[in-house]
Amino acid sequence: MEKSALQIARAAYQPKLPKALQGAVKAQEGAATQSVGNQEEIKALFPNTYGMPVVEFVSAESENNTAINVGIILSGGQSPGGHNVISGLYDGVKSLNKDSKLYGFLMGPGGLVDHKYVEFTDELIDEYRNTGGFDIIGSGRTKLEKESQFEAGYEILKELGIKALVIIGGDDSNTNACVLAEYYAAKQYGVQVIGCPKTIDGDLKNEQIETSFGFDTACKTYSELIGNIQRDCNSARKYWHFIKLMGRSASHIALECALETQPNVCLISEEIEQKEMSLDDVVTYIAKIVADRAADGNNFGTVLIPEGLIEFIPAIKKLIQQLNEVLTDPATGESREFAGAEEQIAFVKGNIAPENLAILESLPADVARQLCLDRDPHGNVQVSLIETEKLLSRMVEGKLAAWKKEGKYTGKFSAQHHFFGYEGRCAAPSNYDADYCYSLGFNASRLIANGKTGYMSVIKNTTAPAAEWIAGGVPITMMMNIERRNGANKPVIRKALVELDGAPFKFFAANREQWAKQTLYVYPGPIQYWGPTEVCDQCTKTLALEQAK
Ligand code: FBP
Repeated sequence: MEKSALQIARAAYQPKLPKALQGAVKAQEGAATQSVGNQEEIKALFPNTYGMPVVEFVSAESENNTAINVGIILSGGQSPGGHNVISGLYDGVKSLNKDSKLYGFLMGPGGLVDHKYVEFTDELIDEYRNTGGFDIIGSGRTKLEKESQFEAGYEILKELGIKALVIIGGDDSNTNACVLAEYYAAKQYGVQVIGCPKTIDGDLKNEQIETSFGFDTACKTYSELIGNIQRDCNSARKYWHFIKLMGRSASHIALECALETQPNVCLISEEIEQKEMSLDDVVTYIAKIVADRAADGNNFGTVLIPEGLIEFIPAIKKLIQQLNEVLTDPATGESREFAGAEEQIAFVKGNIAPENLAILESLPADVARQLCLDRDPHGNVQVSLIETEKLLSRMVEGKLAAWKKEGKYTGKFSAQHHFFGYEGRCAAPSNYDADYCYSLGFNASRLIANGKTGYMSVIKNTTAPAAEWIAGGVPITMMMNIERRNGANKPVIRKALVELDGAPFKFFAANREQWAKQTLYVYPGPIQYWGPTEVCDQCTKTLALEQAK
């Protein structure tokens, strides 16, 4: 494969490890843990993996260095740093014993079930060190949840002598990792399962997990692009740019990008839900800022829109909840089958409550259609396919036209649209993500060597220099509660939404009026890998503000 000059130079970068992982380690165990909610139900569902202690690795004289075969899976959306988790794990198992082997299952969890795999070698790993993407083995969204899949997976694990499986994924995939860990433990198959917190969305975090990997690089990439647009916007002074940002549910990406670039408007879905705003309220909020700026002669600006917005507008949220229920077959718990889109839409319309039908019919046809149709394998609406940025700008334009007639607005409004998501998911990892991911992978090898299963690999204290990072593991059951998904109550990892009383949102809320009225754009520029620490080695503003409290 031909490589760019940057790739060649970057391949030589040696990611940093926490001091504790630089030599032999032993596991220091804390007290027994509890799940974040529904303790009795979660305990009953996970009798073998519930209540285990949080683990921290500390230096030791020697450690278990038996050769071990390990498997790894990349699950769900791409996120910068996945290749470094794999290289960290590879180096980790080899440093324990050079006869250890690492296998990668191809194209996501489906590779385990279908027995498609590759054995990693030095050459293969070296080709991908510090690169973005998941292309070393590919990723997929197959949901690993049925006994038949667990058994099919076990067949190949047995055949390859694999004693531990590392699943790199978001909240859904790590929930399934936990179910798999419990299943293999109950069956006494002798296969450990370890999770790894991945997602650009940043919503797999809690008291124990500071951030999911890839969030840092993705947000820095989008912020670079937003900064470039803002400079263009401030140069030509004739467009309003409506920029939708990925983040299927939580608004962490939009918030972080706002903190980095100081746009005129940034919507935060969690706030819109809390204030019970309607779609019209949201449109009025944006239109007022456009009109205020126009009054100062500024017919330009930027609006950041979180991808998941539509699901947080209370009336639409209720509609989606009912759509999810009616689209699930109660007998099987699976999605209902339809002959085609028209049949599916007609079924939906005939089976939802009148107030939900009214909301559905009030939406533009393309949005209504998207809400009724495809779900991803985890039952989520595919919000990346809904063009919220166009919907909002169209509605703002309509509102401004009405105000113009009433003499309340005299400006000019011309909109441009952007959607930043896929542009950032495979970016070459920032130094933060390169180090963080390599440490997560290396750390997973120590969790395995210490016999752990049903744990997530965690690295903490990451706003400090890497040497001071803390390495360990957290039982996945600790992050779980029961939630309603696709018409059924399920044990799931609790998703971390933007906290409206958290430091990042408070900082944003304290400054947004000023950013709206004045033009105070910040232009972060591209990610830098070499140079001054304050340019190259900074974590996200979100993490810095959260950890400062
Ligand atoms: P994960 O939760 O699997 O990490 O994926 C998140 C995400 O990047 C969302 O931001 C986005 O809505 C979605 O994936 C897009 O999915 P797809 O890659 O299947 O189009």
